[in-house]
Amino acid sequence: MGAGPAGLLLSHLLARAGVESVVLERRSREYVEQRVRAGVLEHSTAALLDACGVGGRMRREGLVHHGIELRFAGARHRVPLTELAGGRSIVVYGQQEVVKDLIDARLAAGGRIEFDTEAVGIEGWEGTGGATPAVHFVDAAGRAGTLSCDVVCGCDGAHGASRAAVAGRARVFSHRHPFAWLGILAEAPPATEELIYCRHDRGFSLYSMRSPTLSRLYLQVEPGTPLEDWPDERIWDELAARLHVEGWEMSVGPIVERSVTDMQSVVVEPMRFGSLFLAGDAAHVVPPTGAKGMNLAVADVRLLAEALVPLLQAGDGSLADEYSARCLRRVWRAQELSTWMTMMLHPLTGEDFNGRLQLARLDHLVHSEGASRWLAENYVDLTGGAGLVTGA
Ligand code: RFL
Ligand code: PHB
Repeated sequence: MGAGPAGLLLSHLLARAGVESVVLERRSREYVEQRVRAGVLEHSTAALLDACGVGGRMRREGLVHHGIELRFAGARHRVPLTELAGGRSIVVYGQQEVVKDLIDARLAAGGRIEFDTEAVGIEGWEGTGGATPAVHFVDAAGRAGTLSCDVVCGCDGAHGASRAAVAGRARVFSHRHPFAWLGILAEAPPATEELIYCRHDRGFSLYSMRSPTLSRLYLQVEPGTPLEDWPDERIWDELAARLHVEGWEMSVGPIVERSVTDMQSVVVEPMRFGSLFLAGDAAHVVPPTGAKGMNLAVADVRLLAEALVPLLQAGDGSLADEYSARCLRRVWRAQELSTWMTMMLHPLTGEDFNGRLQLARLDHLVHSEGASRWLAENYVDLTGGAGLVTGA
């Protein structure tokens, strides 16, 4: 269920191992290919896309970054990621480009993706054997149907049907951060070669990019802020005020996309219920500050494919039994990193004492090689580092 990065990559990995799947997607192909979201691929994510044959365009068009900038108190500090993280780097490549590449690969291989088809209910998933699960759906013409299968993979994001189905049985940990991000995509050449994470008393801002002509920028705003409160001129003025440092110029251009996202953390435990497996945002949401959401989705389905192939081809359920625990260890590490970055970089209105603590933490971070190395290793490759994918 779901043709986001999790569902599409899972379907692709399963097909390569000879396991048939059908992807049900509520939205149209155009919609999922245009949806602007994440942009940072961890080292292990990029390596997996390469290894399974869908990394070609990412390697040609993606931007390889070897550092990030932390900007605070009117000064710039570079964290040399690659130098500190054993030669590894990140790739800046839009999530919707990953989605396009995966859709192309699935369709070229004869895979089935049913767009405009919403899963509305799941049954028969509660036991581990015996009953055959089925997904009820409604297609674009409003016709109801049922798909019988061996396992159901809930890759339908934070607001999908699979999370709702397990609501009474799962333990759900959640936390609302008192911030939201206003994100824009602008036709302006990036005014920086590396991402800038900027803490300012007026609020956090992030300067990212998608290509040599497209900038992606974010501003911390109040949760629930209506977009109408932020006309173009106010957005650019606020970005200029927060990002200002001597000798650096913003670049400005037409804004072609904008959205506001509240920041939250959610973890659903466990991630498997009988023959229903949750993966990606359906199972967990992290605040975007650590750039981990899509990377976690990719890491989940890598383990899920590894677990489903022996289960479905040889009746060997040992890896499927470990799936949830193997994922959750990494998920909580990512929650910790993302929450730590969020709390260090987003000032709370009227909390001057907290603001001073944030500056002290940042000061320590950029002046301690140990602290910088910790950030670099986790930012570049939380997934592959520390054996969090292989379980080693
Ligand atoms: P998705 O991408 O939400 O895909 C779920 C799909 O399921 C469909 N769906 C259904 N289909 C059928 N029946 C139903 N009942 C359905 N209900 C839903 C949906 O239409 C959708 O197509 O989840 P997935 O695959 O788990 O992928 C997760 C990522 O999308 C998400 O974690 C990231 O975008 C988070 N994220 C970031 N992650 C990173 O790794 N690096 C980043 O730099 C980063 N930046 C971000 C982000 C998320 C953001 N927003 C907007 C939430 C920046 C932002 C602003
Ligand atoms: C992005 O480019 O969209 C992006 C980059 C870094 C983040 C979040 C989002 O932490």
